[in-house]
Amino acid sequence: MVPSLEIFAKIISVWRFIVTDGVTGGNYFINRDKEPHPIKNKFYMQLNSSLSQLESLTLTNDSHSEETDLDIEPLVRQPTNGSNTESGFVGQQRNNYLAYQKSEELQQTLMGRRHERHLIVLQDFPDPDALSSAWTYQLIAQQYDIKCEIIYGGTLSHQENIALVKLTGLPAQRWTPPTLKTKDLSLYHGFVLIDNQGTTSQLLSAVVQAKLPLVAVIDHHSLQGELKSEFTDIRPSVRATATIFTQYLQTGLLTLDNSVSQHVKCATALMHGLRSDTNRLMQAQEEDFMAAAYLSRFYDAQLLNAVLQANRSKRVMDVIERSLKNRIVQNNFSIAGVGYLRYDDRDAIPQAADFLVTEENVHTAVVYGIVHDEDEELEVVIGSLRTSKLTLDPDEFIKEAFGQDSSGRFFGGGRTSAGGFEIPMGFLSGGNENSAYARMKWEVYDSQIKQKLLRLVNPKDNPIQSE
Ligand SMILES: [Mn+2]
Repeated sequence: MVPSLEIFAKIISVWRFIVTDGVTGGNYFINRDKEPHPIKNKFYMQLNSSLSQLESLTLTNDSHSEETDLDIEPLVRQPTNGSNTESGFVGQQRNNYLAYQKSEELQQTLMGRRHERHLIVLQDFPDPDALSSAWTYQLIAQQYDIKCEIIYGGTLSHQENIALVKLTGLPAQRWTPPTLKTKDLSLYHGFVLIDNQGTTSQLLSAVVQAKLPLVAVIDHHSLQGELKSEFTDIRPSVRATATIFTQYLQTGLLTLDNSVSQHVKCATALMHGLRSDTNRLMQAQEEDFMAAAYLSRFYDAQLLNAVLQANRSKRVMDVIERSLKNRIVQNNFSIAGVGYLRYDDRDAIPQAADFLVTEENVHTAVVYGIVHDEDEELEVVIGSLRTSKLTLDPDEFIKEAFGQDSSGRFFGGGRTSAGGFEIPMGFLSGGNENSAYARMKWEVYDSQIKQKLLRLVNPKDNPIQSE
């Protein structure tokens, strides 16, 4: 490297630090009310263009020192989504800026971990947003000769998720506890969390025990606690992790090519993820629409349609029926316990909640049941919340309602308009051959959950309230 360039890089990095801090107040652009200062904007736009030349130089230098086999393109500095007309660019600017910054950081992280093997750990019941984002990460990382395996501990339950994985060939693997025992985790150099922060994955304890370092966390759920990660991009203001990943694509972390079938399928998966986390784009914001617009160049509409056409199983329909029968509506909250259900039908719970929230005068629905895993003789209470009330924060609501376990871990959390909880039944698991016992157990859990929810729904009805 030319010495003068090195000095220049130092000056730029100090300069960038000052500018970044000034513009964002250390909080990036999560605070949507604050517009970045126009003069400073102009400032970092100029900065960006000089940086782009600089960094493509440093990248090239770095890569030919030991790498000649990796074909990594420098990041682009202008939006590639057709929005780079004057007004489109200004509107998107703060998001673009953050996306560029995060893409650069991620690229640095991946550069430093070339030729490694990583695990991408998803939530136990991964949704399209998680699956598509993980796949995108895998394709991005591949350019750095990093082999990623996408794993989840639970099951693919929703009919659309099963269809998505089958129809696109999405490379996700189910690692049940017996599978985990056959795996040598020392073969991996690190792990990545996508669309979750480890709180919804039973695989987390295994990777932590194996002392694998956390390489990256990319998520849009509210911050679930302190995480030590090499790269962190947690943006609770973004509606879908797929939007964050599409922004990475737009900045050039991976150049999609319409003639590569895997790229088309991955773009289709991202479009599905983005749509499903934004209630078919109805809750999408500008950046989600921009991401969808970009994906529209690559995705296969027919394939997406095939995924969406997947039908519900009879058992899922039965759970929805039970939720309708059992629901109680109070203060615009619809609450329904659905009793016992099989592990593979677990996704019937959020689907029932999706349906209950469509009732007139209902703004929030909570559906829960006892999910039974035959293989493991394990039972867990699983619940889903859906809300159309803008002022209700599902994350706060669930944490407030159910609190934490003895180790301080919350039983659930959420994101915009949706939340979930899982309460392990431990010692009380099983024994359901005795139907009277099974019924009694359900009644206890049902009453306890209702009590906890109704305390928040009707604050004055709470007999134990201290005020
Ligand atoms: Mn998501």
